[in-house]
Amino acid sequence: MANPLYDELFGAHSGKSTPFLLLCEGQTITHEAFLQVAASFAHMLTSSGLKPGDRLAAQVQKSPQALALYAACVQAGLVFLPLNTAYTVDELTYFIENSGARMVVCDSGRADGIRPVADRLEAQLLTLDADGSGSLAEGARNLPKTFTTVARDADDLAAFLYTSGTTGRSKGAMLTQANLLSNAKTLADHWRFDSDDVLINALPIFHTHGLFVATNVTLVAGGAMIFLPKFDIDAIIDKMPMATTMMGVPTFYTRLLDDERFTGDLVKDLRLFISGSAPLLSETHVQFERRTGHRILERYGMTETNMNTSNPYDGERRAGTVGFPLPGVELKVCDPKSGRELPQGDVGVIEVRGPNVFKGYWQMPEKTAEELREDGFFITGDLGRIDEDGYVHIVGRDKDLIISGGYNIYPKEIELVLDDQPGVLESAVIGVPHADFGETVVGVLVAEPGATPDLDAVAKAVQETLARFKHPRKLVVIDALPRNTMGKVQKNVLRERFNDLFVLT
Ligand code: MCA
Ligand code: AMP
Repeated sequence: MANPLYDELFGAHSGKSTPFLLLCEGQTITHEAFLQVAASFAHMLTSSGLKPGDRLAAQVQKSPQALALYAACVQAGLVFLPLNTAYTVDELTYFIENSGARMVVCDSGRADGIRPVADRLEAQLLTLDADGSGSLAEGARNLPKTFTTVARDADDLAAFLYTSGTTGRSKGAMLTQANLLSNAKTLADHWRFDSDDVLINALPIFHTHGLFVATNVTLVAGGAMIFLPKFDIDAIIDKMPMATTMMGVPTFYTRLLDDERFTGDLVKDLRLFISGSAPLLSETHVQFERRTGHRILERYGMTETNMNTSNPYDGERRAGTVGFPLPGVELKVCDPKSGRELPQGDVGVIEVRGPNVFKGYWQMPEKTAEELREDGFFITGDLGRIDEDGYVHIVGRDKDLIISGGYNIYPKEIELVLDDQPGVLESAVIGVPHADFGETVVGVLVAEPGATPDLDAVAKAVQETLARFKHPRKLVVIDALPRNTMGKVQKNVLRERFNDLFVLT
């Protein structure tokens, strides 16, 4: 029986002793060895009572076993819900509750904190540590190494990825088998991936970029990944000569350029560097070409849509643009108010439609209706224009979003915590330029009349509630927030005022 995503990504490699994961320490995991671990995990999950369509939330360190958990979920027809390892228990609680996850898999070091939540929400708890040990692997050890793949339709859900919103409430983006598979095939074809490719994957695998782009593309092509637990400049430089391609967020490329060991000679055997998740500065593009002779290929996507556009493989990779809509993806630039398509060259909100576009937000029909039109076009909230040659330029955002080192941060979520603190009347959270992360978070506070907020206590409250990457790197107190005549906070005025806080750090 068919399970298109499993069959094409994983099943196609059954029995092959070809290399799949090349680990930091020099060990190689073949496709078959990987599939055997995944199959034993699938047995463990189904024998724990999980049924097709059930959600499994995973907050685990990046490891071959963590990737096998993803494969196991696809094979058993479960909906995989990967979560950022930086999320606090507060944040996790929301995701587990909102998704109705029947099982949580976490690091054993976090199990004590998560168990009460899992118990309350009647989710089972298993552990999986960075070295692959834990109750999941333990339970799976003696289970069969083959598993009868559960049949799924192309339209069945394969994964949930939570994405925050302008209201501060995260929404579970429902991604189908067809969403993930169509995009992986299109990208592998567009970027010419094949079984000889060796991709450096130093990205986290709990987001679209590291999992559904880097990993799925490699799987579709039957290639291998140099699978690094995180971005570690020494490891990347060490492994570079073995690679043919690399994917990363702009911070990866600026960090590489800051290192003298990163030379044209080091990368002479690579064929392709791809960047996305945040804007790549034209300056980085130019410096990279000067240093290595390679033009970085920039592409543009979202959690809800996977990848939408890409610069060409053969044609001109134009700095400061995200290229053309991918084959099968329609893209238009519309008036934010009327939704009408604008003439070529005008700036408006980017809307996209195609097999890559998600099914909607889990149990949020109103939010879905606000962003996903009945005719299938998804309103991205990104502001862009299409130039005379058809290249798409992203010029800003119609949504209040900060992107720091490739991680998306919705200011509202932080403002809700800041507003709650003693002595704080109101707050505005903004993103300001940062040399390493592209943008970083600044919290602007207004004190209650006569009060002086204790900034250390405010910072501590944020630490207890939100993941580290969302923490304001600076808290400042001002007399009043600038507002327009409608009473809306003018964040652009604040951004201008605090623009230089971090540029040189
Ligand atoms: C780590 N920290 C961060 C970030 N990462 N703070 C803000 N923004 C971040 N991105 C914290 C650390 O916890 C640490 O805290 C301090 O900042 C400095 O850490 P450092 O060692 O410099 O960071 P790192 O561990 O080297 O990580 C930086 C990183 C990483 C390599 C850029 O953030 C990363 O891998 N980013 C990629 C994210 C990604 O995959 N995004 C794709 C999303 P302390 O002060 O405690 O030491 S998918 C997507 O966007 C769409 C769909 C798309 O188009 O792809
Ligand atoms: P998310 O879905 O939350 O991971 O982030 C998607 C957002 O990242 C998009 O809506 C864009 O704002 C931004 N993004 C992704 N790729 C690019 C890119 N190449 N250039 C500019 N912004 C990007």
